[in-house]
Amino acid sequence: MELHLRGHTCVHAHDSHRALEITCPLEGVLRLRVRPTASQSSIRHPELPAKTSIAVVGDDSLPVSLRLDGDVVQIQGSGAALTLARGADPLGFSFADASGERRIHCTSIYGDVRVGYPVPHFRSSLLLRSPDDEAWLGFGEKVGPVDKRGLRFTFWNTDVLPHEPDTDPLYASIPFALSLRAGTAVGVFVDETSRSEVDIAQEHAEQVVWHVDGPELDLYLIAGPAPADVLRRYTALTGRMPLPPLWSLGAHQSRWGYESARDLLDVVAAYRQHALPLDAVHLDIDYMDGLRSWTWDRARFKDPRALMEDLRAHGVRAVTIVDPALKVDADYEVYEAARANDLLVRTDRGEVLTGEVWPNPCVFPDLTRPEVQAFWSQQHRSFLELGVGGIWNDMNEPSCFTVHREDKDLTPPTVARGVPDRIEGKTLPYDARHGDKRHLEVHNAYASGMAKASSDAFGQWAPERRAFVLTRAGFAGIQRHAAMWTGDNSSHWAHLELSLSMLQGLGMSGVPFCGADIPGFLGRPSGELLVRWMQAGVFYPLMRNHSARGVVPKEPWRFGEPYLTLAREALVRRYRLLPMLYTLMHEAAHSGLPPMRPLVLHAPGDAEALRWSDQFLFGPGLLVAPIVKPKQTRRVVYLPEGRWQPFFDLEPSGPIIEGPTFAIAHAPLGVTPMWLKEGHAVPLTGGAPHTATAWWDPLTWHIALGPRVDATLYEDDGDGFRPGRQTTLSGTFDGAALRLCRQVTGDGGGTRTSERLRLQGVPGGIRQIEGGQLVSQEIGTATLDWPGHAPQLVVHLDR
Ligand code: MIG
Repeated sequence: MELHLRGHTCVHAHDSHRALEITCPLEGVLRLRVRPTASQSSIRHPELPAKTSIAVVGDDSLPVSLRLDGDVVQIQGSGAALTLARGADPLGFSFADASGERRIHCTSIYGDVRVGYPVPHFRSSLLLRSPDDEAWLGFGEKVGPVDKRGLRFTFWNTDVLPHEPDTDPLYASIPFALSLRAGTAVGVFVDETSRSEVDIAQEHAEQVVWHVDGPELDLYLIAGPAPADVLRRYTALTGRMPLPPLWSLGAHQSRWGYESARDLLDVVAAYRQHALPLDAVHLDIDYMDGLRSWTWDRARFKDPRALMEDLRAHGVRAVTIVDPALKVDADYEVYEAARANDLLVRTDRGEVLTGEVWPNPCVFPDLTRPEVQAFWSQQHRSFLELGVGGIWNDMNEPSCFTVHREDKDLTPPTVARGVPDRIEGKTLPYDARHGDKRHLEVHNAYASGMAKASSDAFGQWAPERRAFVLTRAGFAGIQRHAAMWTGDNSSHWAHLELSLSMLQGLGMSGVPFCGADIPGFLGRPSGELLVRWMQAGVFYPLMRNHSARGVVPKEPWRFGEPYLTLAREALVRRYRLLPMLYTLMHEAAHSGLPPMRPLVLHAPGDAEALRWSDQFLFGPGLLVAPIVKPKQTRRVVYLPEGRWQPFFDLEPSGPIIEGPTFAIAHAPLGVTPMWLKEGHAVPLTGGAPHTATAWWDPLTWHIALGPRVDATLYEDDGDGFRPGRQTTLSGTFDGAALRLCRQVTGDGGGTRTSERLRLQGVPGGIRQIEGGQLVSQEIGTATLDWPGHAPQLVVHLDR
């Protein structure tokens, strides 16, 4: 196979049975599209067909160059290079970042095709060499620890109820992984919505094998060297989360089984009566008229607009659930319009596919097609105009309990040989038709199409507001359209623990805005589990209490004392932390780095840090190690390199500890172990019943003193699109004096007359302060007021 340069931006080759194309979409990223197998009918391999990716934004426009060097072909892109062995069959390659030192070796790419009806069955495979000391992070919403080496996953969006801590696959598929070795990272993204599987050195000790059930491998290789660089590039490629409205970072309360407007108002009243902060309530399928999406049951929800207004009067927004499956009913407008305009998924034989979800029979809008997405966007209009705050997309794997056929019903999963009638998980058959595509190819894209329709709808019908869309399923790039929750977990301690690694995994896969149902959707939690779950959930970017129909009520006041008081403390802590969370979300929107971070993100060379999945960093400097086991009041925590100020419950709580080391945290119920790394700061505000704006007042900076101090704060209206303001603190501390500068860019919003500083790690008494006043001093800490107009502050200590 001879490689040619086409124009300046593409290396291309094809022969009788293979085709490939290499392009450079971004600095540090090379894209390799390979068809390793011809279809059985062609003599020469066809050109690679044009492709529209649901995941990737932008195009492949950077120059590439080609050099032949004996038997070796060198392809150089911007900040990355690929080496191939000329004429090798099967094809292999070696990818190198700009330093030339960090590589990914692919031993082979090979394909296989089996004759089949109605479509031939393709399988395209990628085999990577993976030395023992290579860790693998990411893979989206997956179980297991943060380092996925030794596991095996399937990418096939699946509704599983109930699921266990080792169930795979679950609802979302993000075929992106980050390899970490000797402190440097490289990313691999397989942009295929077809079913795929990856074996991460489980079957073969030194191999990662990725199989895609499709004719092509569309591969992106992403340079580091730091894990954060890979994430930044991956999210430049697949797009970043837009900054969500501030209210969506407050507390959410949900339950399948709030059956009337009255129920919802009672929930809000109980929150207020118990002095629990709340920003959103969710309306589950109970509000619909006979389970018809986009309708209201007017007997139980008489006046939705009035309900929205009543909720708003208490500072609360409503989030309404929407299911894609449409009830078959000639009097139901949405169904009729979708049917009349040919917007529905069809069977292999060409009839409209019908099945059973909540409504029965029901049909499926083909949300993989742009015209169907546009139709679906339109449906949001009346909801958004009523004042609905957010849209919750459920059952969008798509989930389907039974597929109807003339002769018989198919209850998934049905495993038949080959493609016809085969159904994997509770969904549609492999051979169902989506325009000219088959379900097998587009299954994993369905939810992203639906979420795109929802986020587009905000731009169309509520352009002055930021979108809030919550989705269960999704594919790579879903972060552009929606936040994600991890589906139907249970009130088990194991699910609390699992949520920490799952959410870190989502964060490492480009999805910063995510959460798990607190305190578990199914089952019966104890008051202790509720409290421990809420303490961890304070740091979930999405903090939602939710429960299933028919299980015990799980709102925080249902558990009596002392749990109610401790639950309130957790919620108040969440609201105090909003300046920090909001700033981290703003950072995520610009760099792709998630608020909830695995330790290795900031200690990439630390192999021990990889092993502690039940602790995480919130931003760069705050380490959180929640209690995730029943009756435990102590736990081991690993502190990576650096000096760590114990900061339990956001208060200085003991002498500084020097890492890397292990510590035992003493945490009776009510206490959350945390440590603040020297040089970092936590901006806090006061508690509030609900959010208003993100111009924070009061504002307190908790600073762990270190030779350098750096901190930022982002503020704005909290919704809408007026630009905000960034405050940067930077300073030095040499043991004798702290010198801090405050730099503000952008303006607007409130002006604070003063900010408070709480300094931690103060070695002696304070002699003099320039630019601020001392409020109080205790051993090791000092509290100061810093007038809002003073750009500089100097604190002199006694020596
Ligand atoms: O099969 O709408 O994951 O959050 O409460 C259950 C009812 C359907 C599944 C969602 C869950 C929601 C429930 N839904």
